[in-house]
Amino acid sequence: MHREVADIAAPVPSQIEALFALPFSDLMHRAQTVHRQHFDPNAVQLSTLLSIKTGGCSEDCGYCSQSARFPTEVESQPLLSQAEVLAAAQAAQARGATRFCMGAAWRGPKEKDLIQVAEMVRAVKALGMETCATLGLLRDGQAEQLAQAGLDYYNHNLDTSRAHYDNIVHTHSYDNRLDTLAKVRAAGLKVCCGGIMGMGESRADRAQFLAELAALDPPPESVPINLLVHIPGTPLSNNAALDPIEFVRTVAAARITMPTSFVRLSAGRSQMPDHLQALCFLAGANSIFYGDRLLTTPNPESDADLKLFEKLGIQPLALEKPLADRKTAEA
Ligand code: SAM
Ligand code: DTB
Ligand code: SF4
Repeated sequence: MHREVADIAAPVPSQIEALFALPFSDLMHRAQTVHRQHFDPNAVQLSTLLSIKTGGCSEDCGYCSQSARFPTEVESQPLLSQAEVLAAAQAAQARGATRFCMGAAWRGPKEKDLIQVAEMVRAVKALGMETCATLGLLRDGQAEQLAQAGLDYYNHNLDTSRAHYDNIVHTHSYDNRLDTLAKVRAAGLKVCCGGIMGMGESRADRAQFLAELAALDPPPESVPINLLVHIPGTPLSNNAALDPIEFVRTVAAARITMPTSFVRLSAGRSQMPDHLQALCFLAGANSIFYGDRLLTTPNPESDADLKLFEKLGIQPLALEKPLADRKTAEA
């Protein structure tokens, strides 16, 4: 669904900082109120991730296990076959995932890679799942190729504020990322764009990061909020952990600034107790990565997630549609 009101101005960083500064109960109340205006508060969307090409990446993103520049324990793996990807998608669908996201450790795909990924997208789409890919920076025409193959979403994160980005990544720029996001939009794909919290950024950086996302026109349909997974061997491996309440505040601020977007509680859930995840759902998170692996690190077992959902009275969302769209469809 898009914002029907062209006159909603994107919030500026100072307004978002003011949200962060609210008493916690007031912030949560604001987030819940907004959430319930646009979504069923008891439904959470499930996406499963698969790393289709692992490690050996030319880039130097300081958080990443897959950069060839850092001495991490990740074993590189070339592009999987279509049969391997299809089998993983079928298994994810059987567990209840509605979206399958294929991730590759590339600066960006080469033409011959893209032809193969397009075939994977076609095959996964034919299962009746929503498709998502995260392949790095795109060149002209590549987003269109993916759209033609049936890709629904392209994930490409801004990850942090513009100012902090240069402390974390030196091999490509914030503007490179924005340029790919524009190509994705122009090809008619839905945008999945979020970031990582706990990379040594300040609260002002978190507010600026959310302002960048909200200013995308339209804002991303899907906003993954990751908590840094500390990977031994990476420059950020010894970063101080982010205060969990500050993480919940970030989820709430994302919900309020992007009322109709799905906000995904993403990497970091393996390190989060149930009550912290419950607070994130209360703050307006309504999507998760589902399945026991993210790309190279563990994620909670599906059974544990289903148990948590049962405790909280959460239903997996069958179709990713905001409440208003579903009401129209039912009328
Ligand atoms: N190479 C492509 C790219 O950079 O866009 C796609 C894969 S990359 C691994 C996708 C996203 O995973 C990153 O933008 C980042 O947000 C997230 N990510 C990677 N490593 C992470 C970590 N250690 N903790 C949390 N999130 C991480
Ligand atoms: C996103 O925002 N988080 C996902 C997905 N998009 C591609 C990746 C998380 C990766 C966590 C670290 C790992 O497993 O390597
Ligand atoms: Fe490569 Fe993506 Fe990891 Fe950066 S985040 S090192 S581009 S795989």
